[in-house]
Amino acid sequence: MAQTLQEVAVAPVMLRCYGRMVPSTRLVANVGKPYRYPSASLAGADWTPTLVGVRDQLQEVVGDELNESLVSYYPDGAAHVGWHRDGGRVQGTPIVSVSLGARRSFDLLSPDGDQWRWGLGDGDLLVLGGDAAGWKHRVPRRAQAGPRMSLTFRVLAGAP
Ligand SMILES: O=C(O)CCC(=O)C(=O)O
Repeated sequence: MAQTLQEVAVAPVMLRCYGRMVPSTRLVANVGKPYRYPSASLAGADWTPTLVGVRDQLQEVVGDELNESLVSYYPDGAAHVGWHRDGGRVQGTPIVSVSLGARRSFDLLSPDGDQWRWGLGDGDLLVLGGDAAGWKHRVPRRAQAGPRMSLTFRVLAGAP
């Protein structure tokens, strides 16, 4: 986690919330292809040695060429991400995520209303494949939590 924080510049992203633009509580940095939120677009920084190392190992597991990585840093329990679906350019490919640092809950919601919760701890790997890659998910707020980071890798289609 410390190594990645030295290599990329994480910052809040502006999100539309009930008609207002507010800064995200988690700090993010995007690497590789640009990543589009409904209310913002993040240019892709250059791949760093650490992220290339993780990416290459994950590519062996999933068999897809991962061309984007979103680094999300949650300094404390107040940092969270609410229910959302991932950017529209993920098409039938898995979303692969590695967690580092403090354990946090990760919730997944199917269109039928089924909900799952996992605790993601240091070194845990989460692969959302098939339909689940398009389902809503969140990392809920907690009263207390130590610093956590997730490295989320995707296969984004389209230019650039
Ligand atoms: O931090 C996580 O594990 C989830 C991140 C996430 O939901 C996202 O970047 O879309």
